[in-house]
Amino acid sequence: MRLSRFFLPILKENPREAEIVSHRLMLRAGMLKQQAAGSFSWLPLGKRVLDKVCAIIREEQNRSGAHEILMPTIQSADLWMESGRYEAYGKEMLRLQDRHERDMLYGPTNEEMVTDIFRAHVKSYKDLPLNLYHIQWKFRDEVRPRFGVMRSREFLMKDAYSFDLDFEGAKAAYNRMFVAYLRTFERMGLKAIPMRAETGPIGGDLSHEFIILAETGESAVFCDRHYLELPVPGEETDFSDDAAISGIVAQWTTPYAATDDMHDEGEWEKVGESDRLAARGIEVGHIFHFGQKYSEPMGAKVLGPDGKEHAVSMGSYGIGPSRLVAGIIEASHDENGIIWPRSVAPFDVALINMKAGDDACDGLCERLYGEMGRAGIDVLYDDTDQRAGGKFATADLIGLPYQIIVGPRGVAAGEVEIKNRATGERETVSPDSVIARLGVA
Ligand code: P5A
Repeated sequence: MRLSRFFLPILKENPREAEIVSHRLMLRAGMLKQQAAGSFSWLPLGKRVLDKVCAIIREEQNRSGAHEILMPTIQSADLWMESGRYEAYGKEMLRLQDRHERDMLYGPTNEEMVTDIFRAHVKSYKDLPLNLYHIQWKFRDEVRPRFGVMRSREFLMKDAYSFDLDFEGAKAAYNRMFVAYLRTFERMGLKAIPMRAETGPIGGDLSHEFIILAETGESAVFCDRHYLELPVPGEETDFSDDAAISGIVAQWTTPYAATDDMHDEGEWEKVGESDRLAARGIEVGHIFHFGQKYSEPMGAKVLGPDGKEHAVSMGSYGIGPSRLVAGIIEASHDENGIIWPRSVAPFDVALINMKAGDDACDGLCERLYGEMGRAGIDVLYDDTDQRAGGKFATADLIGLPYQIIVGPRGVAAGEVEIKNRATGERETVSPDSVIARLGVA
């Protein structure tokens, strides 16, 4: 992509409304435009990151055996009356009426709707286990939307829903999602710690929040430092092996970890003093087991091997991709801007032409731009006529993993410079070795 053709509305000044660094940097880097309280448009740079985050989530959901669907944002109030949540949900739910004065709502979550899909099509235990997920916009009329996309009113959610014959099956489904979450966050360069959590309006009695540590986090959290070194299960993880998956969950739930709401001073005292980590955290995922809470009142039943009907045992599993984009920035930035982990970076490389209009610089940049593109490297080529200083500042702000700097002196000497955004390390290489250099990084 040529920067001269791209839509990247960089802000020179720090926006006053932004209280935390991720919000400030997302606005400054031209990723977002606020439209109303807690509502944002995603501009091209932001949309690219959001898509990469969703792609990782999708891969790991699919790997764990879940199936992607897509449900509507607008739901009928009737479904929610069946579960009893229509009244209970309160003011956070955005309620509307259609032209026939039928009560509708903008979905804050989809337990009822997915249960309706299930009951229409699944009748036998032989079709279980089943896990259906989608990635769809939600609306919650939060009392205090704040911190940009971190706590917004309209936000993207990956929500998965599992259906099993009994508790044992449901627990195995819960464990698979738990492990899929460990892998998902690790792939985004995050250390997410699962913590026992309250279930709130979703319900049930077993729940974990996945929390990343950050000073600006909304929750106070308490955990054993050992979590920071626990190994995350690799790509070879066998999601069909219930015992192995359960073993991973046991390993990841044994050391102490709790949010403020669930904190137990007695248990905390048992953690060695030097291992206690009291910090703040951002909830990027939340999983629930709630058994028959929806299947019973909504009649989602299957015929069991015993020939009897059983209301299925369910769980739901959420991740906030829009919040995650902000969370990744909270975890990875410096005073000059964002530092994207390569897996979610909007482009892999910023190619900086220090003297656009100079034949030699233009020629080498065009050549590198073409070669990198053909090698599958995603390049943002700064071909604008801005001053070099401004180009460096923009490249640092938008945080692409590598900068390739092409200037007249280097070109004459047959050299370009590669800067690693995360470490600041600079290396001078020949143009011919650029691709190999980026490939192995
Ligand atoms: C689980 C999936 C649920 O709604 N039902 C379906 C369950 N869980 S949750 O914890 O309420 O939300 C899941 C994740 O969504 C993100 N999230 C938000 N992101 C941005 N702004 C918000 N206002 C917001 N509310 C929730 C979080 O990542 C949360 O873990």
